[in-house]
Amino acid sequence: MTLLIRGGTVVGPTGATKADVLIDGETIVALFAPGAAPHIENVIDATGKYVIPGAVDAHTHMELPFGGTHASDTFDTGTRAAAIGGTTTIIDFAVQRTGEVIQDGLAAWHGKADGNCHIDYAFHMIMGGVDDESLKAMDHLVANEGISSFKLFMAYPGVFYSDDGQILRAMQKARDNGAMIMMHAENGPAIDVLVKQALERGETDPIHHGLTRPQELEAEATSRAIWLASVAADCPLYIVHLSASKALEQVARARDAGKNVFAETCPQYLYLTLEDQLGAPGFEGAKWVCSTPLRSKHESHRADLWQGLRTNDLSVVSTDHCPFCFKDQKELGLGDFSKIPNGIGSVEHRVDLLYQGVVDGKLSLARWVETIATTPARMFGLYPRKGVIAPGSDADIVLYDPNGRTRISAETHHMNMDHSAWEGWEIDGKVDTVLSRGEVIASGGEYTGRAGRGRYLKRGLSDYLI
Ligand code: DUC
Ligand code: ZN
Ligand code: ZN
Repeated sequence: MTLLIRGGTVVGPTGATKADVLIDGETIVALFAPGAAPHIENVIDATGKYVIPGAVDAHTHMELPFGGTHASDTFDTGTRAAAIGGTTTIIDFAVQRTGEVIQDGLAAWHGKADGNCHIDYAFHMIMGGVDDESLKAMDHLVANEGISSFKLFMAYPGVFYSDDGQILRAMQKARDNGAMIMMHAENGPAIDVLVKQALERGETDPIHHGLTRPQELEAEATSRAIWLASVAADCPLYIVHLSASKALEQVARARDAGKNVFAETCPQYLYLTLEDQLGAPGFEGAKWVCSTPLRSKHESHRADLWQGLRTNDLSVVSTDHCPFCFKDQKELGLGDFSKIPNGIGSVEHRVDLLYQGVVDGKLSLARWVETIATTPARMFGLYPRKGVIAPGSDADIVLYDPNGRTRISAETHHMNMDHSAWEGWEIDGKVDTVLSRGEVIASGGEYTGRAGRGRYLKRGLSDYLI
C-alpha cells in the first residue's frame, strides 16, 4: 500500500524543509517538493506539523533485575509507552549476570522481548564478567547476533562491576572487532566507602544517594575510562548517562584531542536537580534515585549539558529508562537509601522533553532530531534504516504538533509506574501521529499498535568508528 504524508515540514539533522513523504509498504520511497507528488489515494495531512524520523532510544532497561526487584516495565508495556511518545526503536540492555555465559544471558533477553514489542528493538550487552570465555563471546555477538556494543560498569562492586584490567581487556577486544564499549563511569569502590560512612552517621534519606556519589567520582571514572581506551589503541568509547560538568569536561578534552570518545546524557540531568527532586521531603526523593545521580542546582551542570548538546560533546539523549514503582519497589530503601532501586522511567517523554529545549531556545530544531533519532541510529549501527527520513529507510515517522501541549502525569502516562518523575509538567508540543514501518500505530491520542509487531534488529558497527 502507498501512503503520502502531505503538507508537513520535514526535519532532519541538516534542517527543515517543506516536503511530502511517499511511503510504499514499510519503506520511505521518495520525498517531493510540496504539491509535486503523484496522486495517491491514502494521504495523511501533516499541515502545521513537523515530520521527523521516529525517535531512537539507545538506552532502556525493560525488566532489568536490580536491587532485589525488576524494572517494572515489560517489553510490552515499555515499548507501547515508547511508541505513544514518538520513539519507534529502542536499544535495550541484555544482561550477562556474573558467572553466566553471555549467550545464555542474551537468550534470556530474547525470551523476554521476542513477540512482545510494539516497536522495533535491538540489544546492547551488559558484561557481568570479563574473562576468556566472554571475550570470545564478544566476537560471536558482533559477527552473528547483531550486537556491536558492550556495557561495562566501573560502579556497583559485587554486582556488575569490572576492574580496570577487565575493562582494558574488553576494550582491546572491541578495538579488534569494531564494537563500541559503553561505560557506566562512576568510581564504585570509592562510592561504597562514602555510602558506608553516611549510613554510619545515620544519614539514610534519598538525598544521600546523590551526596555519596559526588561529581568528582564520575569525572575520575570518565577520565580513567578515556585513558584506558587510549591504551587500548583508541577503542571506541561511549560514556552513558553523563550527568556532571566535570565529567563533561573530560569528554570534551578527549574529543578536542581527536579521541574516539562519545557521550550521552538523559532528560533527568537536563531538567531535574539534587535539591528539588532527590531532596524532596521524607522518602519522596526515592522517585528520583538513579545512577549517575541528579546534580546540584547551585552548580552549572544543567547549563553545561545543554551546551554540550549544542557543541556535540554530548552526541545523544537517551532515557536510561529503568522504572520502579514507589510502592513495594522504591520502598525497599525506606530507612536506607542504598537499598532504593536505582532508576527513573521516561521512555514515553524524551521526544517532548527535548522539544521543550527547542522552545526554550537551548537546542535547534535540527539538533533536536539529531540527538534523539539520527545520531543514536548512526552511533549504534542502525543507520540509514532508522533515524532519517530518506528513500530506502524504514517508514518510522512522527508527526509532531508544535502547537499542541503535553501534560505529564502518572494518571495518564502508559509506563507501568505508579508515579511520574515529571508529574504535572506541561510541555509545549505534542506527538500527533506515529508510524512504525509504514503502519500508523498512534494518532490523535488513539493507540492502534499491538504487542508482537516489533522486530528484532541486528545492528552493524557504529558509523563513527575510525
Ligand atoms: N543506573 C540506573 O539508574 N539504573 C539502572 C542501572 C544504572 O546504571
Ligand atoms: Zn549505568
Ligand atoms: Zn542504564
